[in-house]
Amino acid sequence: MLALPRLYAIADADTLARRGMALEDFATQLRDAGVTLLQYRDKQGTPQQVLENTACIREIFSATDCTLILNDRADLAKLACWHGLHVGQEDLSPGGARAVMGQQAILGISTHNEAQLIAADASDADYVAIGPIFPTDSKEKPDPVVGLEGLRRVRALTRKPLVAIGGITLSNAAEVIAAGADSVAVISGLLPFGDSGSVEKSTRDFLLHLR
Ligand code: TZP
Ligand code: MG
Repeated sequence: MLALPRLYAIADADTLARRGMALEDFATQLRDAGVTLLQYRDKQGTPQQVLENTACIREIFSATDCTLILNDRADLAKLACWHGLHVGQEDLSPGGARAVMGQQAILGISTHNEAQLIAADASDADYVAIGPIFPTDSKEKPDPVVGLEGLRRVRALTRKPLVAIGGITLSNAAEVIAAGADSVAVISGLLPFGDSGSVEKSTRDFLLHLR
């Protein structure tokens, strides 16, 4: 079975644009901090922009063994030679994604409740994400908050690696892992507040904290 690192970093194009941070800068700092699992999430970009950005990220991580996972777009993940794809409830099914991506690819699926998690457990997905665990500003129209109790309940429903997402910070990450997540997926928690700090520092803090 797939083993995931405890930190699952996500580069979300909209969040980075809102915070005035260039994707290249963000990805470089994640690399320098030692991230080994990264998703690129881009809800607005044209296929051409997404492909350019996947090439940029691949170049930045070329000398590392970081696993690169693209959100939503199987066609572009395949074309970009990325390692994996993450789908949501309204994207390609895990079976469809597997057909496009091939047997070697890493496939993840987002779930938001017990019924979806049970279906994901029976699917072709290699790992299952559950969230939002806590309130989040990084997703448009997020599903209802699952909470730590909800996370504990779904932990019992799958043996696949479980990724918790939504509102995860340095202060709550350890309790999310204690509640049963194998990995925490983080967008805004990797961005520094105010002028002090950096993405590299926040990311290093997460990696140290979750060791
Ligand atoms: N899916 C559920 S919550 C979420 C996604 C994509 C956003 C998580 O972002 P943040 O900033 O880590 O709360
Ligand atoms: Mg999606």
